[in-house]
Amino acid sequence: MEADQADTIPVRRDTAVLAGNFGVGKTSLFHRLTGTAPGTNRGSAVLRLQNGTRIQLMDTCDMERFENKSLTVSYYRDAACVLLVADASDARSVQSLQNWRDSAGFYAPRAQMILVFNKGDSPDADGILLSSIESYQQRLGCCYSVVTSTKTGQGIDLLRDRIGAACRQFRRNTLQLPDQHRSFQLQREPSRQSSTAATDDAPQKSRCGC
Ligand SMILES: Nc1nc2c(ncn2[C@@H]2O[C@H](COP(=O)(O)OP(=O)(O)O)[C@@H](O)[C@H]2O)c(=O)[nH]1
Ligand SMILES: [Mg+2]
Repeated sequence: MEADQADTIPVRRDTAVLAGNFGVGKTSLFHRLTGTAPGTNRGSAVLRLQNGTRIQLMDTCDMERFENKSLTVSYYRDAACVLLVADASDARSVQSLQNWRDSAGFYAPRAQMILVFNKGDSPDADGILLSSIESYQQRLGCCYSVVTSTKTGQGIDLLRDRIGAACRQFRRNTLQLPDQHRSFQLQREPSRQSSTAATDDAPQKSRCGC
């Protein structure tokens, strides 16, 4: 192959997706992370890492409001990284993370999970929740956990770095897989009704290897 031809081959970007209850701050994080202006959300934008790497970030565009928390296969398809977002001032949004995690694990079984407690600036932020973030991280099988605030910028740079690291890990894991395991395989869908699951003490196995 000619060198100039090789230069024009598009490199497939890794995709990261946001998941979590309505109102936890996913869209605000989407704008913060991508530098796009609020109100211009088309559901997908490029997140640039410091080293120049580009990652495609997807927002639900409020789908979660109308689809009974069930995001579609196409939303999760090919996701390298899922951001499980909760509101640090709303314990119910933290309880719901297990359902989001189950859906994400079903539709994107190889994706790396990152736990995000947003609204860290809120005067109502729950100190007990915040101090237990690592335990939630383990329980949900996430590689990383980050406390953020889209109001103050707390944790946003760290989160960007973590997304980059998670995508790199996804690539490493995928390269190690035999071919027949790389493609999406349909399994039984997890029950979305298991509201007690978030309190289950058994930690889920992290796929990150980090
Ligand atoms: N105090 C505080 N409010 C936030 C933060 N992030 C988002 N919000 C507010 O939470 C509400 C819901 O945010 P939005 O991004 O639309 O949530 P989404 O439904 O998950 O996309 C809005 O009023 C935001 O201004 C944050 O970090 N701190
Ligand atoms: Mg939104």
